[in-house]
Amino acid sequence: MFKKILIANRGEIALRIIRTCKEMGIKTVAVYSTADKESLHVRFADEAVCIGPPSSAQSYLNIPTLIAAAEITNADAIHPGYGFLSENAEFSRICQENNIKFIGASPDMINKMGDKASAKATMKKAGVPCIPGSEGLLDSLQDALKIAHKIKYPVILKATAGGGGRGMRVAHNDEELEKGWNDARTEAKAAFGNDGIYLEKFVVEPRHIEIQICGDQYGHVCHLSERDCSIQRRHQKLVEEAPSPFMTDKLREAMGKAAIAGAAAINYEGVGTIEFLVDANRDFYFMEMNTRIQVEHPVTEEIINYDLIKEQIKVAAGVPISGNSYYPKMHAMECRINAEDPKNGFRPSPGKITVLHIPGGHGVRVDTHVYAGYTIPSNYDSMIAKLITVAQTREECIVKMKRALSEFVVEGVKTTIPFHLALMDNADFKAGNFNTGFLESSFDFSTL
Ligand code: MV4
Repeated sequence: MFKKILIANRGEIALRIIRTCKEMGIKTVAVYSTADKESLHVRFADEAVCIGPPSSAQSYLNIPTLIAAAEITNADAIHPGYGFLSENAEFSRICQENNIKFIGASPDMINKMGDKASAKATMKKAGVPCIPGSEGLLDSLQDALKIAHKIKYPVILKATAGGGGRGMRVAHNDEELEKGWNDARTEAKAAFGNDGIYLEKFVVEPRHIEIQICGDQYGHVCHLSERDCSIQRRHQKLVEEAPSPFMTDKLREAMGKAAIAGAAAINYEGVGTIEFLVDANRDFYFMEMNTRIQVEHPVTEEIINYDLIKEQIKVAAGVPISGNSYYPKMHAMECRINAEDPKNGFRPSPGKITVLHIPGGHGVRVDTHVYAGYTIPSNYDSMIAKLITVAQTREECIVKMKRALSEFVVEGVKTTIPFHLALMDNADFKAGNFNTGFLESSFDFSTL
């Protein structure tokens, strides 16, 4: 087992990783930018190294500095958390070259899954259901038109380097496809320096349901059931839950089997997530694979009573996994508490938290790095806490969430708490009647 892990991240996830390391008897090294000097991850780690000024590029994304910090502290592994360098193939490779175990995917795996068209081809070959469309990248507008006529409109153009919705265009006819082709390429080139585009049939009002998987170094892969992440706004997830209210035993078995087949085909090692679009007929299609621990991992932990970070560290150290699949025993839900103003287009609201009360009690978990008097820097993402509730049923889980949200007091900055309170009272949400278009098309933000 590792003796000392450097956590190349900040905020709640840095703290989350430190907590598991402590329980495993592993020493921890925190790294921090000057903006995070007063952060809890710095205080809770055994050692801490300042890695630069506030800007992410000069601190949490600075590879040479992170490697130097690991060397001077004698860390034998680096945990990248989510975001930042967690899916950076170069960082994974440089860790490897410096004999530091990167607790994440190999450079090869990150490259394979980071390019969406290549990820799709790989999954298709492994027998995972994929959305009909182009075989790999399009080479011209004519190519796109020909395929669109064959599979019928509506279609969607996607940037192969994309993710998060950038470089994506929907087309309902030839004219829109021509415009979309030009716009998607320009946007992809500017955003990723890569204008490779592929085409798919557009799935109307899909749900976003993802399967958590875990693979060891000996070719064993298990799945840990699903999370429903359909409650999103502008490709930012706001609420995640497990199990999905749309799930059936039959669908879970099929999706779990597909996810395991996909991960096993690439000899996947570590924790990962296979994202699927699920249509109204419960047909499901591979969308993307994430090769990192995700923000929403706690809902899975809570429904099967399993420490995903511990498992991630264990498989990275070469411990074999046991078991094949896990059946949800509970219902869990996570609300992302962001320092944003939901009444004003979710505009970021950094600043000092003057008053803070964190909810607790039975079935309530709060993963956070903030405290009263903490100043939220404007340099990083605005998530300040994850409020997770767990109960026997979805109904009880929502009741508990409302209770916990009503106890949550954050003064000094605006937060997404009023949005979550309104959502928990929304009839369609309560009925499990939602898809990825729900917030943008059916939810009334004006009543917040
Ligand atoms: C789609 C789709 C419909 N049909 N692909 C959005 C981000 C990227 N990961 C893929 N996305 C989508 N791909 C086809 N063929 C709809 C979306 C989509 C979406 C997916 C998941 C969660 C939220 C979303 C919001 C808008 C569009």
